[in-house]
Amino acid sequence: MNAPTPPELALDLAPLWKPFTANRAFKAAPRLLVAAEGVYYTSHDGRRILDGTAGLWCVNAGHGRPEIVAAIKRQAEVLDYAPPFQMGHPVEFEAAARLVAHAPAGFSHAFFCNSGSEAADSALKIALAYHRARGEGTRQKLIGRERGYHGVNFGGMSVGGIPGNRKAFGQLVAGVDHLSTTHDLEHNAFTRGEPQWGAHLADELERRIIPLHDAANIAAVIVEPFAGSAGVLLPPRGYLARLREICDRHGILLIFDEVISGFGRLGHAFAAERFGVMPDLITCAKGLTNGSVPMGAVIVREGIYDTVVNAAPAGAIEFPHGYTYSGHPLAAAAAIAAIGVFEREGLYARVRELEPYFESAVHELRGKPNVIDIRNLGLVAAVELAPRPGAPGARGQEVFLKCYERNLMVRFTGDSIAVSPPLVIERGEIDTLFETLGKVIADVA
Ligand code: PXG
Repeated sequence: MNAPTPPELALDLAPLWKPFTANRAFKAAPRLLVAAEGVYYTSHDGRRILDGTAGLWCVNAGHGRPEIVAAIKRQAEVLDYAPPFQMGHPVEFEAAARLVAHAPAGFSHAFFCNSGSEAADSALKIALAYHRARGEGTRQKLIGRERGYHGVNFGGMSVGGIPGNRKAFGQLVAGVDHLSTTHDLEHNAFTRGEPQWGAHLADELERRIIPLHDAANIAAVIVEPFAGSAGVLLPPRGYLARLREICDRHGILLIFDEVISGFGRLGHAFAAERFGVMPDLITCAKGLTNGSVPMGAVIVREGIYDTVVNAAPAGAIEFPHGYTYSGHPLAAAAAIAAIGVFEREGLYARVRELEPYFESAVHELRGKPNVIDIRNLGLVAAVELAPRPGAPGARGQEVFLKCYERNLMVRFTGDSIAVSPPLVIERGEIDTLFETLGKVIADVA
């Protein structure tokens, strides 16, 4: 039997298996988006929905940017596809040059893929190949962090630390360990900006993990500069710098997964700049094309490409990894256009300008029923609600659904409500966003 169809759309909802979605509940009460412009979606029932999440953390310059649309159209007409293996096309080279120039100083090469998950797995493989090329092939272990999210492929899932994303899938990649989460409500609840407490949590790498596994067996540490999916968990002041120091002392590569934090979310092209800490590899996706065409990338620091490439015999494929759609012409054209928009419009500086206003607005929700934490940085914030006894996540989900009824899209992870609007949002829209969220939180009590 087919699921019911929204009356406004003659659609059979049954054949689609939706990702990360409660399929039965969704098909019983579907929420479909049919158009978007600027910071608003149009829903299938004709409402204008304020996009409080930049799609899924990706439409940083707002929806329907004419420059990006034109670039994609033009590219589709000129060259729809070219094989990336042993062949090339000009736009992928231009996109890599633009991306590397957009990245922090010292980053020299970009490897293209199609998503954040592929970027995470590509980065882990580059780290392994790099050590092997240097004659340190014993360095094979990978260190992630509790509550980390690095996508859904086997490498990223294995270093990831969200239990629900792992438990159904049995055998993961071996030789993985995890740092502790930095999230701590006892010390850091209601902090504005970077939490003060917790830099010492990075020391666990040197105190527990390195002695246990031996540095000579560890390839890389991968962390999100701030954890997005797990509910906006911010790095304590000094934490990332300490991780960097420890990795340096032990010859371990540091990977920042900037799939969410890249392209302006924290007021810089990459969070590495905001925190003044340079990793060895950066993964990105989402905002790279402003969400318009799937694309991911790994950007590597000077020396990594040369080490891997020069270790192979002349004429040999140096790194046997890649995807049919690596550097796809449409994605590459969209990335060039998106980076152009970010740079021309000074969107990252705009985030730094808006940040204090956004921070004040979200912290106004303190004191609403069940609010146990509010945290923010750049143009991202989370409001954490106390779980209902025996029903963790139920309150968060209800807030999400009621916000949508009131024409606002937010994200929920458990009982944390995450907000990450397009960087072009106006102050009045920030007011509307948090007024609506505040009313809903009070109603849902
Ligand atoms: N790394 C990070 C840090 C991410 O946030 C990925 C990798 C995977 O990217 P792809 O493109 O393969 O989805 C992500 C994705 C949420 C949510 O609920 C966040 C993501 C994906 C799905 C849901 O906030 N981020």
